[in-house]
Amino acid sequence: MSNNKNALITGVTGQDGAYLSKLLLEKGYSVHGVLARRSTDTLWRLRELGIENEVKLVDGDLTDLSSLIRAMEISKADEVYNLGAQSFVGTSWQQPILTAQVDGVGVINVLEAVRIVNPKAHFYQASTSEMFGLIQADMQDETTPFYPRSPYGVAKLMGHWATVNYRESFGLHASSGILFNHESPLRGIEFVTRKVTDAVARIKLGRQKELRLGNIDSKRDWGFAGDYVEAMWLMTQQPEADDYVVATGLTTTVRDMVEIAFGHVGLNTGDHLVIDPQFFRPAEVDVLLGNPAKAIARLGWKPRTSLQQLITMMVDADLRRLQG
Ligand code: NAP
Ligand code: F7E
Repeated sequence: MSNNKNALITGVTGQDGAYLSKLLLEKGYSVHGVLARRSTDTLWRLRELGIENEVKLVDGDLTDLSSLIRAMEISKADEVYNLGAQSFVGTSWQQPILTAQVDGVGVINVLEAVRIVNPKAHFYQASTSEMFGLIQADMQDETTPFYPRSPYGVAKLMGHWATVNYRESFGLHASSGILFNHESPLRGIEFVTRKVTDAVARIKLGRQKELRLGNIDSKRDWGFAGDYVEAMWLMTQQPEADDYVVATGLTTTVRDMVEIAFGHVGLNTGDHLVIDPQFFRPAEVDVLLGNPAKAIARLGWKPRTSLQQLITMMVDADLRRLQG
């Protein structure tokens, strides 16, 4: 049933865009999504969630302010979720300027569109634990200083501070969610969890022999994307906009995550894993561990999915996909 609220989502075809669309549709929102021009079909995630025909698509791009103004006018958005980004850290060294334009300047474009068309709209910015980079505290929270380690982290920091600045300068209800890594069966294949679960499924089915990875000693605080989009929505519902860390409070090495995936299908990691220097990064974020206490206390949010549940869910989904 309709709740008479309109939402606009950039990055609607991405992992989080798909889960957030589903959540908002279930809550009765009319959902518009900004669709960037591509020569290939990017709607597979919305299709997998069965909402391809329910999300209304508006052509646009984060680097094109006029298209974002049009999207604001067409959607009559009360809530704007800026999830669009060049989100792969590895690529950000190959395309640093594009990453800065989309993930940094692009945020200012969306904030300007909100300010010009409907400054009362509530705004959510998809910020990231990559801003902590070379960590300045063992457990990172909203007070931890930032030290980004990639062009992606640098660009996202611009977007984060632009969000804070528009809140303080123009009184926009603009919140920044500092989300730690979150994964799902809809994760892009280039990210390490999905690369692993897809490979493990292929190896189990005899279609692949090796899994080639880079630095397996790095540690991440991994949660489930389906849980994390709830935190985004909760932030936009608060009387005051603010910044929140969203994380599980647990950290695990890539190596142990890989063990979970192989273990789930009864295979031995050592028989298949190959370390390949091409997947090492020019500068690494060695460890991330978030403290979600503020989100738990103020938003009433909590992570509901363990890493074991998450990785086994992803392996099972990849097995199903490969078996048709
Ligand atoms: P994703 O799957 O890579 O999705 C990115 C989305 O951005 C896609 O819909 C993509 O469209 C769109 N996009 C890229 N360039 C664009 C442009 N120039 N104009 C308009 N749209 C553009 O990312 P995700 O995992 O869902 O993450 C969502 C957001 O959260 C991103 O901003 C990401 O940086 C941030 N974040 C993610 C994580 C995480 O662990 N997943 C953690 C912290 C923050 P196409 O499909 O057409 O390419
Ligand atoms: O790498 C290591 C890699 O690419 C995780 C994005 O959603 O989360 C994500 O960024 C770790 C790194 O995610 C491979 O070096 C080893 O230490 O899955 P990832 P990420 O870089 O943490 C943050 C929060 C975001 O905001 C980003 O948008 O795994 N690793 N071997 C590898 N990583 C990849 N991708 N491929 C490998 O072969």
